[in-house]
Amino acid sequence: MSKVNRFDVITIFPDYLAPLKLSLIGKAAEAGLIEIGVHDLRAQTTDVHGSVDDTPYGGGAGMVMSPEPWGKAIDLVAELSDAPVHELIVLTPAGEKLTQKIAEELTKSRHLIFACGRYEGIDARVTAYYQSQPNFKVREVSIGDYVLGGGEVATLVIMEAIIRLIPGVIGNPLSLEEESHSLEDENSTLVEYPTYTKPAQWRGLNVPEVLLSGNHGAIAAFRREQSQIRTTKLTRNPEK
Ligand code: 6GU
Repeated sequence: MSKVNRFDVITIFPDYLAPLKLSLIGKAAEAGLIEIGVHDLRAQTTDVHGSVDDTPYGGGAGMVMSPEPWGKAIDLVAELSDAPVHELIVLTPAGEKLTQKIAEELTKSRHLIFACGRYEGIDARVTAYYQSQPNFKVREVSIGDYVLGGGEVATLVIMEAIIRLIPGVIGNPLSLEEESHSLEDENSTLVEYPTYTKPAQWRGLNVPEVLLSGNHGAIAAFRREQSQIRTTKLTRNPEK
């Protein structure tokens, strides 16, 4: 039950991952609920310039990240966990799109290694090699249909989505339970209902009366209806 989840990030910009020290994730690490390592890919280069990229075979624009520093860095980082299987997450806009379901699946992994690509991506043999290793699982993941300069911000997004699901990380697990129920509603995915706090009136706007009524059945019905309205607005695309 109390297995510690370990997260290792490999990047040429370790400072980009500084937010991991803050807030929910920083506290979870301080409390020993998770372990986090951030590693500079350039530490695995051998030439004086610390080169991590080269021109693409077959020609074309941009540069491609060389396989050797990646292989060295991933092998080294794998030794930091005694997990039987290391899950390698390769960040790329060409990957499967992150969903809540994927985040939930990743909480079950004892060791996650995030490979942050830059430029036109990492030499394709790196994923091919680790896919062939029995002690590795490889997933190529994207966070949406747009292109970022590199995988660092995507790693922050994915780690936050995973870590808040780990037992003990969020103060009130009831809010997680409610959230997952609303996400699992019937066959459609419902988004959350609008929420309100004190004061009951603010700049001429009142909190919906039913929420002040103490009638739990009516409140649940109201919230469900509001979720459905919001969901319909998101799903309906007048352009199509
Ligand atoms: Cl994971 N990487 C990059 N470079 N761009 C992205 C992305 C990842 N996900 C969406 N856009």
